[in-house]
Amino acid sequence: MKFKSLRFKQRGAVGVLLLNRPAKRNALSDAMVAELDVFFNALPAGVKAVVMHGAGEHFCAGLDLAELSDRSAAQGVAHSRGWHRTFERIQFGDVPVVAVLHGAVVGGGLELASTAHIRVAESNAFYALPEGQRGIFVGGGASVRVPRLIGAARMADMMFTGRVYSAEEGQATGISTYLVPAGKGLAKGVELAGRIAGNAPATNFALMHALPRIAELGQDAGLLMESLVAGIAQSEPEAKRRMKDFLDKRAAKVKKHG
Ligand code: 1HE
Repeated sequence: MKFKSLRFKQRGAVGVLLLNRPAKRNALSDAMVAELDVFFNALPAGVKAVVMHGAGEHFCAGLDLAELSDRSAAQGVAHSRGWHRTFERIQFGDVPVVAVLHGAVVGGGLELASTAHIRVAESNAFYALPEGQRGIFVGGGASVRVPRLIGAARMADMMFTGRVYSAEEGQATGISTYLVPAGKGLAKGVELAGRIAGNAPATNFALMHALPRIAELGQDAGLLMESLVAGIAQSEPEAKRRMKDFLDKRAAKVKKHG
């Protein structure tokens, strides 16, 4: 696949997608969002998990402010809805995504990061929503996805006051679930994606598509939905094979790793 603002490499079942506009701190231009849309709508054959990371010193500086021209209200709504479509496609797409975060993860960069299923942060990552200071509002899904990670109160604080969270604070508040030294994020992301790619497809599907919906339901409907998904997953031949492997002592035991 040939892109201008993205670069793609395949490592077995793991696809590694690089945001590749380092001179502009990987700011999300319309063209770059369009390329993300194309990529996540037609993943290369054999890719079962994607790692997304940024070229240069930062993951992503958010919306390309040079393109925020004289839009009317209606054009602004349409632009935001365009981001929503692409970002929904990442979150509810075909394969799990691991985002590797370093440097600035700000504005639309944090919105993009929050579409991923797992976030690995390097110790130099920092998070902000400068929309508050730029006189605008988030438009790429942050008001839906970020509160589900860190709570609406913390997100409001970030926007009201321009507060910047460090990598450690991001880890403590739930933006990331892995924190690694600077320069070690990609290796960790690829390792995790490789493990995810080896899961039964029904398990990954349930985690991507059922779990976030179940988590939004009331208890009655949630428990019923869980039972339906559990029943379907366990009836898959792949599940039966994996359980037999364990009982026949061919499968790995549960043990702690990184
Ligand atoms: C940009 C952008 C950008 C950098 N749009 N061009 N996002 C922001 O408000 C964040 C704005 N950016 C920054 O605060 C800083 O650039 C960083 C902390 C990310 C990086 O700092 P640094 O010192 O490494 O880089 P720099 O010198 O500030 O920027 C290098 C170049 O990238 C420079 O261009 P140049 O032509 O002068 O070399 C910058 O202008 C350019 N650049 N960030 C355009 N964001 C759907 S709603 C989402 C709404 C939002 O995301 S709003 C938040 C936007």
